[in-house]
Amino acid sequence: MEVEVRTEWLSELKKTDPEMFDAIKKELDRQRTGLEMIPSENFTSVAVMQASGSVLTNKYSEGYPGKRYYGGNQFIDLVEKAAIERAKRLFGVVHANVQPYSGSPANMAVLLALCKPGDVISGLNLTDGGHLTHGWKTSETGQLFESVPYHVKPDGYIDIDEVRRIAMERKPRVIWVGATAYTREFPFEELGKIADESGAYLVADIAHIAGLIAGGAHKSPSPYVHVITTTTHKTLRGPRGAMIMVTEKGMKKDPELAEKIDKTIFPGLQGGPHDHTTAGIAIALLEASKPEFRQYAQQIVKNARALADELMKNGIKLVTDGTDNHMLLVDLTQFGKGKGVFVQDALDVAGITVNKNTIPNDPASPFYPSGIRMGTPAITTRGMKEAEMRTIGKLIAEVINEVKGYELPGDKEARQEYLKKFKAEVAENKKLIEIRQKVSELCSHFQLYPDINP
Ligand code: DSN
Repeated sequence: MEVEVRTEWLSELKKTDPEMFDAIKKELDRQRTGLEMIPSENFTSVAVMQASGSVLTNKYSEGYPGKRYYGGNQFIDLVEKAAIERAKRLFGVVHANVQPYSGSPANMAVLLALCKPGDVISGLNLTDGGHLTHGWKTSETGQLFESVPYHVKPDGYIDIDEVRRIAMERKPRVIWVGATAYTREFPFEELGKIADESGAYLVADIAHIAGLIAGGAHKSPSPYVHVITTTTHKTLRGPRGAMIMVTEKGMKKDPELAEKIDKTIFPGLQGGPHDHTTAGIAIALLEASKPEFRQYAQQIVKNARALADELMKNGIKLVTDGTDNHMLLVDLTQFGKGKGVFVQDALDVAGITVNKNTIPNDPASPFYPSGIRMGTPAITTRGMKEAEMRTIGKLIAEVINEVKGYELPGDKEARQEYLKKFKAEVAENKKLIEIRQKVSELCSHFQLYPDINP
């Protein structure tokens, strides 16, 4: 990855606000010296960061290219038009809106554009790996609309028969396909047929796998679905933002679909777009169209598979016994229920950042789930390959074995005390500190932003 020296920018920050400078410097050190394995995170290029930190942050530009409310938008129009055209080309769609502030408002905008309050919607259940905004009860999407979720089967794969049953009996206006914790290829084609039979709109939320699709490492949903939403900062490796895209199939179903979505984003839900983010998205889309990105996307999946194999070899169980994408979902129930919190914290001490997660049919609660979610996008950006995955897999298995004996008390007050004691113990745990040193050593061979020297 090519990088530029940015000491000037950082020295200005240091002078103006030493407190912020210090926090940013510490975060940079954390990212450099540890293994970032939250599957929804990544490291953008310096070019993306430069655009995100540029003068474009100074501008207001409500409206769309050529149709702005304020003056002075001739260059912003260039930026937004480029982002739109690049998104259309990369994902094979006929319309793209690049203004959503992030994934959750993008998903809400789609629902508001397609449904009336009270309409039935259906998405993968949250605790089966689905996303909050696909109709979970604590999200507005589950309160404004009648949510009838579908699930995964005991083997962890999406229950397509259940989707069909819900589609034919409950006639959802929107069916979501996409997830936040699902490790297998999405059945876009099968769900496309079901949506056609039942009359539903099929919306693919590809937030996690957008970069894999762009790089040819996952099937594209565009021939099968009507609408696609995505964040831009996960496998796509852009700045934090989102896009809504309409496919040819979507425009055939409703020729006004693109217009309805644009109007729902602005003026329906949002104000001025974040033009500095739009420029960062345009750059990420350009980067994702290059041959090197195809290699990157394939490597993410190869790395995830190598990591999965190593973990399983070391006795760690995975939901669906493997992965087709960038993500692994570790099932810790062989050691008891609600173990995710202990493993997440212990891995943190060891310098490996993951997140606790529910697993399908979790015997514990979403607050104290029985799984761990991890992924390879960020460590692949650093240049790590299968050999490093085998090392990391062994280290993760060692950490899990080190803390598998901790048991979460049933009583809520006792639980807090126990967790406090646990945290103090793992912070001093010799084995974890030793692993931390191995992790730092490994990271030192895969430099991150080497020319940024605060
Ligand atoms: N928070 C994102 C993730 O980690 O998957 C989804 O919103």
